[in-house]
Amino acid sequence: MKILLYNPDNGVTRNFMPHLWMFLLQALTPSGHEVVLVDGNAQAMDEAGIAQYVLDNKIELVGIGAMTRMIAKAYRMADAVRAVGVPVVMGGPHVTEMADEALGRDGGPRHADAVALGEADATWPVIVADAARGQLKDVYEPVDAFGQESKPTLKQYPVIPWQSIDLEQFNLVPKAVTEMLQKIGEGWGSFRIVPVESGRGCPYGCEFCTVTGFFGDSIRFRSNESVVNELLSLKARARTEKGQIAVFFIDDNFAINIKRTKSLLRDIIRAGAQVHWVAQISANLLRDEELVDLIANSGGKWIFIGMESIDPTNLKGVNKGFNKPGEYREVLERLASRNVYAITSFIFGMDNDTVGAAERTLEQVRTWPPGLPIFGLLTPLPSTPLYKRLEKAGRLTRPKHWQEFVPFAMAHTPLKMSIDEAHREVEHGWSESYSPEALAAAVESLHDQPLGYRVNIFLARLCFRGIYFPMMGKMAWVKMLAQNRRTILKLVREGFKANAWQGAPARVHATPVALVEAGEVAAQGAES
Ligand code: B12
Ligand code: SF4
Repeated sequence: MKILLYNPDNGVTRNFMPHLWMFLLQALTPSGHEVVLVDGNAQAMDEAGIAQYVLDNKIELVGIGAMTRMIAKAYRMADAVRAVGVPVVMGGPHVTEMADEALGRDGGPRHADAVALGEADATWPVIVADAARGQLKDVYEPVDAFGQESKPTLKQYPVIPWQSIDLEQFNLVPKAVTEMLQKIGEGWGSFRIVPVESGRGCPYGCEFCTVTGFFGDSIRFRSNESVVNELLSLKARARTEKGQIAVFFIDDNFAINIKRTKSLLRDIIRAGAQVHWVAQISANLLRDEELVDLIANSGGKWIFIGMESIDPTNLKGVNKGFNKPGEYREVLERLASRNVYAITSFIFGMDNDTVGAAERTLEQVRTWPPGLPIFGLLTPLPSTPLYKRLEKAGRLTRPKHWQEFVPFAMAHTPLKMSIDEAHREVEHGWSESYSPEALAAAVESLHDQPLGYRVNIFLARLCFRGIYFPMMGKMAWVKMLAQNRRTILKLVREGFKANAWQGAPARVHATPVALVEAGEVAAQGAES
């Protein structure tokens, strides 16, 4: 059977990294079947496009996975595939919570022939076998011999054949310059960010998050050896293609068991398996100096921290009281002193937020080492405790907000401000943090660091800017480059100076307030 696994885009921003589920299910597919992958973020496709693709490539089964915000597009694509007579199976967090919606059992149209609930590592081979026999069931649920919910232990994790997978669609280096950049240093002909998981589950149960409900509060880890081998295989691939690969450890909380994380990082160092990596770690787990040393020595470059709010009342309200805003600065300085920086995620529209929440947040951010602040709105995702609480209180204004995805738009009424005011807070955070002046200040705050660090923060800021200000078309790029020309010219000039690229000792950042970037803000439902 020829199977297509398709991941929809959200129609607004482009994802910088492919989704792990596609590679994982591809690796778990029984032999005798061919699996092709299409990520809508990398290969834009509409309904007519997918129908044509399915017919042209003689696809016999389509698997679609989606988060809530992509589900409307996912359903439209599924409808188009089913209209040409090819069955569709859907999986992922949204349909796990809303299986009746996908199967048309809630009074709406049916979009999927079958739905895979929860983690599909064990059910996927069964689904494929049933589809091959033309006997798909409506629902596939991971259960043990006694009918109890069962979760993969991750001890027998499949080998994802990174060395041979076609990753062409996920190269972040434009084709036009690939050949030239292959010749620079160890090679920059390609740059890919690859998702790797080392464990699943998070016991914290933050009110807005689906993770504790979906993956359960029992945490499971792969063996160190299997993670190390995966990193070695990625490194080998980067060498072969004269390019670069960075890893995103997609674990919800990469240091949830500090002892185990340290042991993994030590093994990575021992095996020489270091690659540049990003991971999500909650602030409370970054108090440990030895852990932070190991993060830096094993290749850790960016840590995603779900700070959510600087207001302890807000944090308590969403069951995230373990975040202590009083220690945010210290945590970030601990990282920055090892040249590890943070993606700091904030949520506005929480129950204790009032007008000015963004500026109050920014005032603090300006005293921190430079990082990548992101801002979002509190979003009631289906089946979360937050959704249930707001529904009960009659506060949902768009109870089925996913049916028409609108980026950065609230779906409920905040308590101490209006919906429009909450939207303005997010707008303020993004525009202040990613203005040309803010970008220049972030670069300047690293003036005593090797040029590479300044180029790094500048490029990372430009990429993150695209989350809120999508770069549609060439003119948007030209305008953005023109606005930032002073910083670009300065970096280019410095690039020609002797020793500009040489390393400098790590240091603690005391970023001068006047120089610091402005602004900040949040992503809804931020992990960790
Ligand atoms: C990595 C990640 C990201 C990455 C991007 C995704 C990527 N390229 O990998 C980044 C950091 C950019 C990101 C951003 C966001 N994310 Co995110 N992200 C994750 C994270 C941590 C890991 C995803 C992952 O790979 N998991 C491991 C794989 C193995 O699990 P899985 O994807 O669920 O797949 C399994 C099953 O679901 C099933 N399955 C999945 N698809 C399919 C399809 C078929 C056909 C079948 C049969 C089975 C199947 O089988 C798989 C194996 O068991 C998850 C949390 C989590 N632990 O999953 C959140 C999560 C997916 N994100 C979430 C959210 C809300 C967001 C944001 C909206 C908000 C934010 N924090 O900024 C943005 C939106 C981005 C966008 N493009 O619009 C939510 C989604 C909840 C929901 N109901 O939609 C999650 C669950 C976390 C949470 N807080 O609740 N995210
Ligand atoms: S937001 Fe992060 S810390 Fe909280 S439950 Fe979700 S994954 Fe765990």
